[in-house]
Amino acid sequence: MSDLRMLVIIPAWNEEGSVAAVIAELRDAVPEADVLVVDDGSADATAELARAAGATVLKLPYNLGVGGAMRLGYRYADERGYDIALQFDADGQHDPAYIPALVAELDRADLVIGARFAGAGDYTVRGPRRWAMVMLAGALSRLAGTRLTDTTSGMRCANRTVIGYFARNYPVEYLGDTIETLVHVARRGLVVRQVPVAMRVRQAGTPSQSPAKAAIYLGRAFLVLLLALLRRPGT
Ligand SMILES: Nc1nc2c(ncn2[C@@H]2O[C@H](COP(=O)(O)OP(=O)(O)O)[C@@H](O)[C@H]2O)c(=O)[nH]1
Ligand SMILES: [Mg+2]
Repeated sequence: MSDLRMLVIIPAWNEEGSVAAVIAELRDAVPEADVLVVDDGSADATAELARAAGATVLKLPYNLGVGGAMRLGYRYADERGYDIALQFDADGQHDPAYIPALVAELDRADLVIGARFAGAGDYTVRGPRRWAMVMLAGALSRLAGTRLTDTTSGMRCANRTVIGYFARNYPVEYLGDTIETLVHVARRGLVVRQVPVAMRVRQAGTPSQSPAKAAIYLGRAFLVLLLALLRRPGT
């Protein structure tokens, strides 16, 4: 890709069924990148399997949620001087074939989102979760000054500026890791852009979003957005 150093950060919670295959695929697709798995108090063999597959593993003693795990990942990236940090799911839903496109877009942006519903693939979500996503995308597009269709995507790529910022200010609250991070970045005048990606179905394990959780997604997501807008940006 270039001589920039890239760290792939994988937040993982009980993903023993898929994490090794995901790492193998990543090493194949982006051999120049280092892979960091942040194991978030998993009760299964996620950490051992990830290490055996060649990743560096940081193990949190108990479950902090995606936000807490990602903050640790960005701090690691910042301290080790990585130029690019790419967040990637442990469940096999993300396709590493899109990584070069995300990285290339960093020429024009500080944070690049791999977006579903943007042309590639046929991933769909229905019901309240879908409406929430559409409305949030509208609000955040206005804030960021660019069209964003998938503000909750966990496939993202950050440059050094954003790595440094996230190492100090990553929101760890529920849903903060997705929506609030975008508000922070946009309000600091940093550039957010998206690249269309297709997503696959989860390869094993269980999703953290149950139908019950999805039902309250709408209200909470808007509350998160409102609070993020009221909050003073970090430094
Ligand atoms: N560190 C950490 N990772 C989590 C947690 N919950 C989910 N993940 C990871 O976040 C990624 C996306 O989770 P998933 O449940 O598939 O979310 P979905 O794809 O939006 O339904 C996967 O790599 C999960 O292992 C958590 O509590 N802590
Ligand atoms: Mg998933």
